[in-house]
Amino acid sequence: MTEKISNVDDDLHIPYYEVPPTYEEFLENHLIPNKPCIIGPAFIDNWKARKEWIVPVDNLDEVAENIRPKYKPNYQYMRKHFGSAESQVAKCNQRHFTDQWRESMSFEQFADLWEADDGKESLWYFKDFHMMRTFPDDKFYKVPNLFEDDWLNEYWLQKGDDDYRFSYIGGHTTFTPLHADVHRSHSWSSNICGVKKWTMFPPNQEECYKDKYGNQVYDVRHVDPDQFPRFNEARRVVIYQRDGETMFIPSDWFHQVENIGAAISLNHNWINANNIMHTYRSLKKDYDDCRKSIEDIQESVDEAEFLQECQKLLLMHAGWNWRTFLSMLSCVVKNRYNALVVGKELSKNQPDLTYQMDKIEEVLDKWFEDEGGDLVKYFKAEDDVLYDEYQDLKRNITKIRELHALNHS
Ligand SMILES: O=C(O)CCC(=O)C(=O)O
Ligand SMILES: [Fe+2]
Repeated sequence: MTEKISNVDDDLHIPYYEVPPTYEEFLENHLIPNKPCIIGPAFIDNWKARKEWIVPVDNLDEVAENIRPKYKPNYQYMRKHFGSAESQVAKCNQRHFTDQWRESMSFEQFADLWEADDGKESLWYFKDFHMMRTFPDDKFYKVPNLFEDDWLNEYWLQKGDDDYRFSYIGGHTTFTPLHADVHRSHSWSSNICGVKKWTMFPPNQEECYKDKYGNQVYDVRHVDPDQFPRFNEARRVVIYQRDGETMFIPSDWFHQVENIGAAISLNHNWINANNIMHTYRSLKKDYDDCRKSIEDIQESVDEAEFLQECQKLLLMHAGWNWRTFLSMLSCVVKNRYNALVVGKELSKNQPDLTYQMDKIEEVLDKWFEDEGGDLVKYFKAEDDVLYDEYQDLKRNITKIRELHALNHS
């Protein structure tokens, strides 16, 4: 259900698919133009999570809102199966810099608080929980075909030490403040139970939700007009995601999410050829910020050392740096090349390989255009390790183009 708040225009219409689109339709109408959509429950009806984690709501009056969830958590089941997990829990009425105050809690402790608040306002939000990594043998969901082409998780899962697959579990009124996603990735979010109210802002309006010092609006429900005089100008759309529905949130769309009724959702952040330039730009901005923040030491160390310090800071601040970004590109290109060499059929749920290679080369060209000598110096440090990786990447791109052309001639 969509509600346009201001400046009505067709750009803000978010299509609803009762029957999921084909990959080609999704690519053309959503991935390439970077436009959201919402997909009805048939898409994830076969998930174990949709069958076992929830029970129907018997008292539809228990949530004082006009949009009420049809399902609520099976608290007992959730506690029994996931009680041992430990994760960060956000306290939704306490702001901590640009985010919510967080503390560590076992899922069992959290579930007691959650269930005690059943049907009432609640504070604690068990979020950004790496549930799939924590319970890898419990096949409670399957990545939908439309979202398979995911370089971020392809890379991190292969590397083995991280992933971007999360669950969000909280009571009525828990929320996630205004943000754009990590590395300006896409996200998809499937609602197992509860209703989520999304307030979404199309890209390139940051001047409307930043103040003169660069601070950003935290909660769209409470905005000081003196601090953010242009906030009302921001074009936005409000959409209610009901039980069983899946949202696609493209790169660079800022959003705030408020839960109505107890809610459980599963989401992935993901990157592919269609948004890799958004991700590169966010890496570039993070790098420039890090560099600026330590420019006073630039005089006292040599150039190579300064570059290394900037990269260390970038890794701490953004969770990755130039090395990681290069490794991700190398990894996904190598995987596709290896598959072609052995004649393994590639997933149909990805764009044409030539298109993918074009997008990667555009990013590499832009990266060299932006950083030039510094990038070469960085790649050539430590006995050319990264430079060799970069050369390898370029070679593999060329070989993929040749093999792909051969297969299609
Ligand atoms: O469900 C939430 O509270 C936040 C989800 C979100 O921000 C996302 O899926 O990108
Ligand atoms: Fe998000």
